Amino acid sequence: MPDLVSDEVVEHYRQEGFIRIPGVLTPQEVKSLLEVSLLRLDEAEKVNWDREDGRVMDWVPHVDRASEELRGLALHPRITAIAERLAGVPLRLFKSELLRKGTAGSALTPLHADAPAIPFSGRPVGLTAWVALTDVPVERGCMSYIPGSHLVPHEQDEARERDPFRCPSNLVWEPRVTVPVRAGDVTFHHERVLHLAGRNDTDEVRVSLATVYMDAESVYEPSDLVPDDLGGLLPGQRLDDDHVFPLIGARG
Ligand SMILES: O=C(O)CCC(=O)C(=O)O
Repeated sequence: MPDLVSDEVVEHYRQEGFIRIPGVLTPQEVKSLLEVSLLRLDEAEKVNWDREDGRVMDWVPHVDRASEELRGLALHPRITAIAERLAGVPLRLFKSELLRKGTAGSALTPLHADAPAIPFSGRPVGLTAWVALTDVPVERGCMSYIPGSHLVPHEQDEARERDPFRCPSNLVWEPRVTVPVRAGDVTFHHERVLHLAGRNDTDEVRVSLATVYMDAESVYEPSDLVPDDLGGLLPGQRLDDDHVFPLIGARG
């Protein structure tokens, strides 16, 4: 497969911790995957994330295990090739979630980093491919990032001990970059970069697939924040189940 991203793009991602790659999916791919996704969101069991001010979003967990089409998207050759190029090491798929941010009245996705929810130790290269299946202008709840926040220590304090997803106090006042996306664009963000998403103030839902990939050599490190034992993995065990945690490069 030809190189899909330039050295400059890779360097930008490594410095900033996020990047938007426009037009990764064709309009035909977007159309058919959105149809499949809307059906799944109607029919599948979902997790709701509610806060005092409204619903942040709901999602279908591990959707790649139940839908052939969405597994195909989580392992899409263009997306996985870009993910491995950005990470610079072989990767495995950890999980893929079909996200929906509802229409007007939804709540914002608070500022956080993903690393506490990734119960594996390995090289710190884990990343998420966030595939927009609808246009996501600022008003529909696109993501914002704190550039470079994956490269600085995240200050630990009592508040973060209670809530590991809380933004570290040394980063709260750092500037944020807001990244609207078109359907078919993919944003990639590093597991340690701080990010948030706005409310959806429009009358159309925001639909996206968020797939997390991690270092292929990672080993399981149980975390209270991930109650699932991930199919009986033992602490320190390598993720060598190629069906549950497939090597993504193998398809490229
Ligand atoms: O879609 C959102 O609002 C947030 C997604 C997110 O935090 C993630 O994919 O890591």
